[in-house]
Amino acid sequence: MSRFTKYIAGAAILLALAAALACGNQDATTPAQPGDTGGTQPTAMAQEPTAMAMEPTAMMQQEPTAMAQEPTAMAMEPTAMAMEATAAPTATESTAMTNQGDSRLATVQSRGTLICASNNSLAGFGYINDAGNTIGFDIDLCRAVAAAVLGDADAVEFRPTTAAERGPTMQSGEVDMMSRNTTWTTSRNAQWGNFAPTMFYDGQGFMVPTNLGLSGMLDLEGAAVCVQQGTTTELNLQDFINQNNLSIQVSTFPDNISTNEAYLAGQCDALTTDRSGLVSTRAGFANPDDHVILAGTISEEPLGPVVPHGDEQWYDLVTAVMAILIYAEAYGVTSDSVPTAVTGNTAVDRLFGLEGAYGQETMGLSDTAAQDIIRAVGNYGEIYDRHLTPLGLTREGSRNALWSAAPCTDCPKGGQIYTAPLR
Ligand SMILES: N[C@@H](CCC(=O)N[C@@H](CS)C(=O)NCC(=O)O)C(=O)O
Repeated sequence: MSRFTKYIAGAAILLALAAALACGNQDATTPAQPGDTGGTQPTAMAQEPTAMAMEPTAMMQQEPTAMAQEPTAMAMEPTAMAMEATAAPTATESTAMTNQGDSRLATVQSRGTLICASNNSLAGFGYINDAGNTIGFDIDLCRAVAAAVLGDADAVEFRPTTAAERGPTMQSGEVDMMSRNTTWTTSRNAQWGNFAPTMFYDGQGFMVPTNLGLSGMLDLEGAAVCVQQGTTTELNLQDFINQNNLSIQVSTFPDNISTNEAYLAGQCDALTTDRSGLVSTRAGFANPDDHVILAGTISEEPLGPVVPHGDEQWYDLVTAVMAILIYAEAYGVTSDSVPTAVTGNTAVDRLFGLEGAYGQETMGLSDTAAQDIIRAVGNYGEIYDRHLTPLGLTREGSRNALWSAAPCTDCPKGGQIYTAPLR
């Protein structure tokens, strides 16, 4: 039983509203609270590019319900360990599976589509828009890989995957990759598939109704907290409780919708997930100001794509696509300034297959794959700005800035978006 005040008014209306909500609202345009970033970094920086970034590029130069009620039957007991454990592979006759002896690349190319496990309910990262298209920051990585290997960013079949379905889905081999707010952990890396470089650095936070007046995470003593099963969130919450000797009522739910509904209906005093997920969710609430994301994080959540185990060429290829997105931004090349003739800048020319190479042949990429990718989806910064900036996930000064986004060359502290040099 929570120590928090119970409210009941408006619960029925809120439930109806909540039914329309996913983890994030499809039309999420409400800015986040000032200072919200996915992974915060205390220093404000990044106005001027460093030497690397300046490398010339020749031509381009929820109605606060605040009511803490007893969890309903939908709430389940914490199942953290059980849900995080991986299930045995379940794929049977999936045509999507790599044929024996074939490389993943050959399978994708003969199929003509890339199969990508995705989220369809997290505004900004992966969701279905009003036109019925799957779009988002994570989604654009799938599109970039499709552009690289099929020459068509639209040749992607998305497989919506809940948190708990991720392990079995990856193990089955039924998808070619997964790009879906997924935290890179050692056990997942060993059991699910190989994680390519992190696309978004995050940490777990808590959202509470503003009128509870909480000033910090430790004020959650005695509270009821809603969390989704099959996530690192669930595991971290338990650690947080244990480490701080807190008495917290944990209620777990199978997906975003039920988790958010329970929070909005006042079954919990707090909702916990990755901070970016909280920002996205809050932006979709009818009255975002009625909810506040508490300061601080309780974990590290490096979110990135996963590829099935067992095909190093495919892993190297997806990793290279990430590098292309990131270095295109570092070199200042955008979707409308992709070079098609030698520029004289060796780094840019190598990236775009105009002179030199970075291993394309070994990876099975065409020399000019980067041209197709950047033209189709833009560079990392363009993807970020298209999907995450409108949510209020400020990039500047955050961990998700480019490594080179430092205020001066003598103080090289940019963000953490950094990857293998293309050479
Ligand atoms: N980053 C964490 C949490 C990821 C996660 O799945 N978050 C939830 C809440 S925002 C979600 O996306 N749920 C969608 C679903 O399962 O349908 C993890 O990898 O375990």
